[in-house]
Amino acid sequence: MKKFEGICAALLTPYDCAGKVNHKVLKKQVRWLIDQGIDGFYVCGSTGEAFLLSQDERKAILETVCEANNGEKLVIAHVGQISTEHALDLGRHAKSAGADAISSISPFYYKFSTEEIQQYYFDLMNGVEMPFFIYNFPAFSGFSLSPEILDKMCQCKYVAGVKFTASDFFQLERMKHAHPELTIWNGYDEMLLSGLSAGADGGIGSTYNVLCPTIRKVYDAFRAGDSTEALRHQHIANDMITLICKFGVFASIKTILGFEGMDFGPCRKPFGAISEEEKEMLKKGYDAYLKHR
Ligand code: MN9
Repeated sequence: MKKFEGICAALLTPYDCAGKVNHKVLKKQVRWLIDQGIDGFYVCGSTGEAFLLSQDERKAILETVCEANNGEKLVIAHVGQISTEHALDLGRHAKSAGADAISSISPFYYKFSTEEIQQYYFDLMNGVEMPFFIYNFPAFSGFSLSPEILDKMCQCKYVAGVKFTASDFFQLERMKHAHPELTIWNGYDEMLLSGLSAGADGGIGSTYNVLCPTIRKVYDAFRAGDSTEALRHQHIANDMITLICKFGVFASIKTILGFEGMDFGPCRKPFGAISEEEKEMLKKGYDAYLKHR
């Protein structure tokens, strides 16, 4: 059984010039990341433009990732939807497609009550019956998973952990301390070392798509007990992440992957496109990063 820990890339969705999902580029990206030392993949999450994709597109993307991965690394399928029924449909598909775990953001937009959100999670976990990671991302979802709510959720045996995309490391520490058997994934890449220091078991991130070798060093140095070395590499990563955040995270990462010979196309509208000037700045920054890393 694979261990739920390490560095996982939150995969982006590549499109061809007609705007259709480009499965060839997706496969190439998966193999490229495996060669770079990635531990796993988070599929169709925020970074993968989950809510700009159809149900069928999400299923097809997961199938392609599982096929390219060939059972080698972790595959976590994000199956979150506003509707329990749609999430269940994606969850059952993920299980049959061979994912190692599923994960979901809390249902959003309608400001569901905490009870409704908990019920959504219980229905999903008990309906699919496989390891589950609660995706906690209060800045986007409007719902913040507290240590107390996590305690309640842990009544369900399928809770395998939390994808913690927040910067309240006190909360993270409390969750891990109360549930040492759970896997806590740090969600903000620029704060990976902070999350690891508070007890996280690994990280899931968008920028790991282009910064894997550096992030690997942050993680490995921390695990080896060398925080100074880990911080040195976090600084190198953060110089790049600062630039990536300037022009739109996903479009910037796609642009950089273009420099590596993988044409991801733009993000789906209403996401905006990267200008030529921004592209040049990303190229300069990425070249400097490659020399430096
Ligand atoms: O998957 C990502 N979250 C979002 C996690 O994109 C919403 C992060 O990797 C961030 O993109 C990254 C930059 O802020 O930390």
